[in-house]
Amino acid sequence: MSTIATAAVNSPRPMTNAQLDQLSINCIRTLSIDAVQQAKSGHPGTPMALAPLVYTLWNRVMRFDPQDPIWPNRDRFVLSNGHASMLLWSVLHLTGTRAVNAEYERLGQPAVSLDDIRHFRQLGSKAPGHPEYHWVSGVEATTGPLGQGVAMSVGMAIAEKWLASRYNRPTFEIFDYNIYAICGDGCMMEGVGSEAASLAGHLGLDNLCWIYDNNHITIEGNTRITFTEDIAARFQGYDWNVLRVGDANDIDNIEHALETFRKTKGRPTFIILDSHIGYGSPHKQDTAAAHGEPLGEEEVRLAKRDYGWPEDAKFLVPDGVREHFAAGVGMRGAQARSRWTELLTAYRSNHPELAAEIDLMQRRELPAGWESGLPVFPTDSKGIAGRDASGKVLNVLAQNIPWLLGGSADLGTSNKTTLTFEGAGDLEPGTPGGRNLHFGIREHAMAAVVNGLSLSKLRAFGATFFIFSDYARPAIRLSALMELPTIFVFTHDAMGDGEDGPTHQPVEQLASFRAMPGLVMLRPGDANEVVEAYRYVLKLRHEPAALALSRQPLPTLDRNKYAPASGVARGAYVLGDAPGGNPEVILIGSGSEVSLCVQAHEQLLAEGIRSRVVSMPSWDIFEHQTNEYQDSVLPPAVTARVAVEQASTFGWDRYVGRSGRVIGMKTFGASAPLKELQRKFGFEPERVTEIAKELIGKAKKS
Ligand SMILES: Cc1ncc(C[n+]2csc(CCOP(=O)(O)OP(=O)(O)O)c2C)c(N)n1
Ligand SMILES: [Mg+2]
Repeated sequence: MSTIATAAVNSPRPMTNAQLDQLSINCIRTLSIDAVQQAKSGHPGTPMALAPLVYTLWNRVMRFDPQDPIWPNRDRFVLSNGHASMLLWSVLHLTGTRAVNAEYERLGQPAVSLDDIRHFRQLGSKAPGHPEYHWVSGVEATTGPLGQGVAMSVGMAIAEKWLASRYNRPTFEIFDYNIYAICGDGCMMEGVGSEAASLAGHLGLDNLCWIYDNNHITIEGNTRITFTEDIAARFQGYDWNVLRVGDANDIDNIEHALETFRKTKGRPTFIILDSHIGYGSPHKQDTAAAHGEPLGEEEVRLAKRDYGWPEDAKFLVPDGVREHFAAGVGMRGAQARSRWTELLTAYRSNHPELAAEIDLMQRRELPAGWESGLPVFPTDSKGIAGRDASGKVLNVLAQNIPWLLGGSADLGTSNKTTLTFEGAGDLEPGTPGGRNLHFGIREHAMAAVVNGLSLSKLRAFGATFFIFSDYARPAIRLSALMELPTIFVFTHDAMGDGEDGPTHQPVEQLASFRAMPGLVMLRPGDANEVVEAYRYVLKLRHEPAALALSRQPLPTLDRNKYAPASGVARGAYVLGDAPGGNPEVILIGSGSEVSLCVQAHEQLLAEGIRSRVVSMPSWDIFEHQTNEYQDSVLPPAVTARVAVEQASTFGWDRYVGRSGRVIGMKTFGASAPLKELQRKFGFEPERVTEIAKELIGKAKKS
């Protein structure tokens, strides 16, 4: 093999296809080695081992047009072992994949230039440490936290099935793409990978292929110290089609396995690929040392010698390699895309309404009339639970927006997220076009699947109790990092599930989501705020949102007396004020504590105290308002401020200041009826008025 490659690099003679294959594979390897060496950090071993796989997949199998990396019917490639990112940078570079921007416009420049690769892992380079969606074109998903990529690939596969079910028509196969994910031991050990695999097997996603890099190595050494299960049996148990390729350098066998995948119906495919991490490095192959550090100058030379590569060449792309990719994936992708574009043109005249939906969806836009029929809830002192209002709103929105879909992690009846209108249907193996997903008790995979659906341009939501957001957090964080407009519906937002006790009562979740960059956290205060929260969230195109909704009924405020709920769109707004303004105390609440603050406010007004009540459903939105607006809601001169929230007090000092007070949680909750908990933890109007008066007194003295 080495001699062929040597001949190929040095030979002026026309090369055979086999020589070009090997040259291309070794080019991926050496670019990876050089980039890691130059950066003095990174992961060379897995790219060295998996170059033949990635080469085969891209150049022989995948339908991907480097000229248009967002063509909707392209095959998807997810590098779940994201530390091997040099595989992706190499192949995006060698295929000449073009860049696109956040508005989905195609730019002239390459997605990843050779210069980017030279600056691997450096600030501004399009070859960062791990694959980053939205930063590098051609990256289908941000990966690096192990297990996330494979879990998202399940969402992508569900999305493809859904799209095919809704949009394909006789003679119009608009969507028929496949999803390939590469993963290592880490992805197989992480729970989220198992959750997702179980769901994929249940759904029989035969458009999904995972290729497992079975190298027996993780950071601490050989997997015999931690990971000795029978993984083939495990995936057979999940009802996947399990294949094995015993030699990661055998590209014909790899191609054959991928062909078997494409012929397999009714089940996802799992290919176990036996490989040697650090392949070709005489001292590091098959050792953990090849995983996450540069090989070292001398070892780089030795590995290049083994590949028959010029030992002194750095970042070498020999003549013929780019052309070989152009003749493979380039040609195949261009032809497939042009056939598809023609098909879509014909589809446009035969099915104009469906085509228009595809166009809107691809740009993350909403159909005309998407807001029509949204409820207006009448004043009602008994009111309605946040979750019930949410259920009504979701059902209206889902009827207006055909590609809005989602579900719950087995709590649909409690979360009230079930879509009940005629034709909504369940997404199950035989009915891939259903709008109700059943994630099972798999919160982590649910959030990752929601990401995968969103990466496929569907508008997706996932739901569970707010407390169990902790089980989904790593995937929600990726939503924010990827700038995806996903929606997380969290009910049972505070102590409303009283008797369930502290295991079910969120305390620190609000503060922690407020700390997550990019995520819009909302906790609406009554049913009309729920409507406005959704109205705001649906318009987001590049940010995820999380809704914290009450389990118990909340009074529906009289909007003739109090300010309209449209104030939600500004994050916080003055709900009620002292006559003529000029308040001496400000009460701030969110969610169930808004009506509590309103009660306290009324009492204070009755006592002649100039009180203002502010509803603050979203810090994140409020932070984006002008200083003038923020000061108009919270005038700096008014230092007597009380914030009330059934959650950790952490962070509220930014709004109440040093002279203010927060009525919140400093401990976990307890198991008791809600009323008793409200008394125990001080969420009662009398306590609010008492503290308000105390603060006014202090403010007057100072
Ligand atoms: C959730 C998570 N935990 C830990 C890490 C740190 N980490 C990066 S790679 C790695 C070892 C991965 O082993 P494997 O998947 O077998 O990859 P290989 O070394 O074989 O390429 C670990 C623990 C991570 N990236 N994500
Ligand atoms: Mg491994």
